[in-house]
Amino acid sequence: VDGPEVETDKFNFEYLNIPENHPARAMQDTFYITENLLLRTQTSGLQARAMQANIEKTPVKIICPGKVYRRDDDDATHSHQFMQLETLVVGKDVTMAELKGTLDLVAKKMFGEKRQIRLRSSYFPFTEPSVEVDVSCACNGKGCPICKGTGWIEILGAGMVHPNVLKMSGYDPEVFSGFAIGFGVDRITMLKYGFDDIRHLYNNDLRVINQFNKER
Ligand code: 2U9
Repeated sequence: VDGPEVETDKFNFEYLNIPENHPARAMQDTFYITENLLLRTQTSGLQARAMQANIEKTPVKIICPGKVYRRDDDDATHSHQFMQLETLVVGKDVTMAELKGTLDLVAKKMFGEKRQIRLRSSYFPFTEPSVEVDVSCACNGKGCPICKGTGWIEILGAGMVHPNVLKMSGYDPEVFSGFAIGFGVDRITMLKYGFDDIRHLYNNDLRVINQFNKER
């Protein structure tokens, strides 16, 4: 599912359980067009839109990729613009076991069959419980500069959709449950290809671009 990069406050924040004055808004300071219109800070509004558009309230399984914007330029691994990819699964009897199985499959497809995942508990306003997901490092636990000696690399966040979020988009949390996964495409790309300056993805330097153009 695709959608607008200029998003309303309701879909970017309210329907995701981030009301006005919630501290989570501070981390997602962004570019406002008017008081209620802003450059989206996450693609999550698309999932809320899809749930609300589905008036029959049948199960949902979607992937939402897209550009997002934040006032976020603390270091070379962050940019005011980056790419997210989020997924949402809502249905009857969707459990955390299915979330774990999906995450394991995604990690193995992206980084290789030998990789394992590790979940650490975390907090996001739109999921409960929430987890941060690490993938085992190619050094196999020996410790190297990529995993900073820990054997694990943080790759994404995920969780079970918060009951308030289901309810606000018209799904009865007593009947439906769901999971969501979110990751930064730039971060995964940097990990996979081993570079540490996000600006290489946006500067349009042909010396960078041609490295990925294997057809030529
Ligand atoms: C709905 C319900 C739940 C989306 C999720 C994350 C966890 C997450 C970050 C990864 C790196 C953002 O790009 S990043 O900085 N995202 O950790 N995102 S769960 O959860 C949703 C979305 C929509 C309706």
